[in-house]
Amino acid sequence: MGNYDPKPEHRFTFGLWTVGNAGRDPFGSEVRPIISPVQIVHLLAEVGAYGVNFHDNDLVPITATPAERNRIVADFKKALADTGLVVPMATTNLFSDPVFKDGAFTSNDPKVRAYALHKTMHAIDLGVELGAKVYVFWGGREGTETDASKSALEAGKRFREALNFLCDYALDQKYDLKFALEAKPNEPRGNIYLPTTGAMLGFIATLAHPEMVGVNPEVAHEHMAGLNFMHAVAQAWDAGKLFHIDLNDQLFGRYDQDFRFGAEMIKQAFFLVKFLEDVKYSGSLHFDAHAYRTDGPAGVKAFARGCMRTYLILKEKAEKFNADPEIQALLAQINADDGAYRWSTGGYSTDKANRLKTESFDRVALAQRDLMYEQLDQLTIELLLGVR
Ligand code: GCO
Ligand code: MN
Ligand code: MN
Repeated sequence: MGNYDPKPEHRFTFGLWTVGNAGRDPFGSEVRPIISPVQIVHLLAEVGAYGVNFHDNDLVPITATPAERNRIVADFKKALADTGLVVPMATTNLFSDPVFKDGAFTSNDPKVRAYALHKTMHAIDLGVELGAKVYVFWGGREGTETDASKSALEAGKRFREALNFLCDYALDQKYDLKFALEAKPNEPRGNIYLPTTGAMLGFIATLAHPEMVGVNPEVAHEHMAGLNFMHAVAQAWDAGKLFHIDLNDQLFGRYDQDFRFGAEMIKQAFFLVKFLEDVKYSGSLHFDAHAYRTDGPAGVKAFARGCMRTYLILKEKAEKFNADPEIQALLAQINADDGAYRWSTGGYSTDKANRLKTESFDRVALAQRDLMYEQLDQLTIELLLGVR
């Protein structure tokens, strides 16, 4: 058995809102005591996390006076210094306050849009002050229930204008900061704009500073849409846009359950961890999840430890997969290449095109190849089940 204790080099982070989640849901109130940001930092240090992330109002209440803000920030900085925890990411709460009931950057009200920029610039300042290098944008209220209310085209333009403004603000301030956009198909709005990571990647290409902007894909959000999360992550990685990641779990098609990482779809979680480790992703491994509402403070620690432990177990499984002689022999056989068509690869030429067009292929023979994916998948399952 390996050692599954989290260490700083694993870059495991949690949000204040994750282990601080007191279990309130649309049908019931808190079931756990509310714990302060300072207490959360100490809790995270105790379970072995590397960092802590926050929305502006997780740390500083929206009603705080400047003096209160300074005291809260000083206390928080002291907790960070006492524990050695860092703040790799920060974000803005643009969804809780009633002012954002019809969106922030995409609201129909120009005053609300201006307030959203004001609030985000202050929140960026706070994040940078505490050391954040990645700034996440999750547009929880950027959407509609009825499309009679808002033009989807206009909303996209407003969102672009806001992000362009904020990129320029960060550049103007000479902040060392990258933006990461987080997609979600719905909840709390009936429909949220730019509902998937793929949609976000397309949108980023239309921005004024696309090099500053990447994505923060979340397992639960792609699963809500019934999508293969690892494929979305691979596309983001290929585009050089995997700036951050929100790890959690849930079954397809449910509401946003934000369960402990690996709690539901172990095989998907395995291929995700294997992907991140194989490509040597070096950003934060952030757990955007919370403990079951049934559990108390001990359950919160078990939840946080469980997220990290499962990641490390799956990392070890990925190493085993990569070293397993039978699995690797099958993969070598599946990917075998006698070089007969190497001449056709590596880009277009007129000669290649002409030669390919006149080439005769034995279509029936090609189709007869047995791919042995059943054996390969069963070996993978047995490895995951611990009998290999
Ligand atoms: C959610 C989201 C949020 C964001 C967070 C940071 O569905 O509630 O995942 O937790 O990740 O607001 O942007
Ligand atoms: Mn979520
Ligand atoms: Mn998230």
